[in-house]
Amino acid sequence: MKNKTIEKMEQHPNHFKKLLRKMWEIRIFEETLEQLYAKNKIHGTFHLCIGQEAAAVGSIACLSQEDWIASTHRNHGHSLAKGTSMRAMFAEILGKSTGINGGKGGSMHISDAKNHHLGSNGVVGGNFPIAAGAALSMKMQNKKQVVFCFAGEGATNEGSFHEAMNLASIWQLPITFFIENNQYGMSSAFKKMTRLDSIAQRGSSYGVESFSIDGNDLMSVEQLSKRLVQRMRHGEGPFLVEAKTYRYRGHSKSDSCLYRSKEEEGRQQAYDPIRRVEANFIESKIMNKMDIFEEKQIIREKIWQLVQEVEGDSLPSDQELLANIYAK
Ligand SMILES: Cc1ncc(C[n+]2csc(CCOP(=O)(O)OP(=O)(O)O)c2C)c(N)n1
Repeated sequence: MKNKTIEKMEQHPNHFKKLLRKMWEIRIFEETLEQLYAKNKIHGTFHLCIGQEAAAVGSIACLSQEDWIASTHRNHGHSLAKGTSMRAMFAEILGKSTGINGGKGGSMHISDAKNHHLGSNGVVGGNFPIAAGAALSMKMQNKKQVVFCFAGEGATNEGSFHEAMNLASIWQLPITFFIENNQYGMSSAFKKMTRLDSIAQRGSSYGVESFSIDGNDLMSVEQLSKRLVQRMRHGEGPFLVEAKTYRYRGHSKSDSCLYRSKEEEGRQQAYDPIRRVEANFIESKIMNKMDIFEEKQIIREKIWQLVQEVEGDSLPSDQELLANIYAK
């Protein structure tokens, strides 16, 4: 008997191809950043979401362009999934004037008002009140738009998380706090930083309906997110989601992961969110191994072309560097 995931993919092959393509784009975008960094072309650090792509793609696929997201220092997946231009992101990270923020913010400050992306945030937990404020604004204006606030499990130890959850709960705001539990906050293992088994348990203190799911399973992420978006559009909310996942790379570029074993990292490869969808595609004959290889190759080539183009862009002028620093 076929499993439900395969059946669903066979019914909607183009939809799932679109989602898989987005996951490939995110991964290849980040692998390209690693290569550029190794060539000393990127100044400053960045935080990769390699291994966490299903959480970003499965959830944001359920939002409209008008819905809002708020992201973190680990924002590339969320930003690309929400529709931020890859070119403008490369340019930003390479410090070019054509960057999404004129090349002055870098990886940790990608924001994109046009695509209703409230911004990434280098302050852990800094996005919870911003996102709750956006949800309050939607509610006060009787708008149907909803907010997804992304954060890591470490951020739920910050006071801002608890304050935002409480306010969102008493005001019944259309917001989902989407927590990607990638098992580590820098070098601190989740299990050492809380005595709870799941971040979802935190919702009960605030009367917030909460869920814990396999964040590396694209289908589970999408199905739950779709339900929550529908419910929020009908006046329900807030919600808390723990999406269990794993970050394959170090916390940032300066981290060589000495706090965890190679065996653990190896075991986690079996749950790679991208390889799981590829395996489903092969089983359901939506794509074969060669199709997958070729499609990824095409994306890789396009991305390198883009990088070459961006490398030719100019750096911000002295005047541009000083623009938009102070409010007028
Ligand atoms: C308020 C604040 N405290 C500490 C830091 C340093 N810091 C940056 S990322 C990070 C860990 C965050 O862990 P988590 O929220 O689980 O997100 P992840 O990095 O796993 O995606 C810390 C402590 C910071 N940027 N801001």
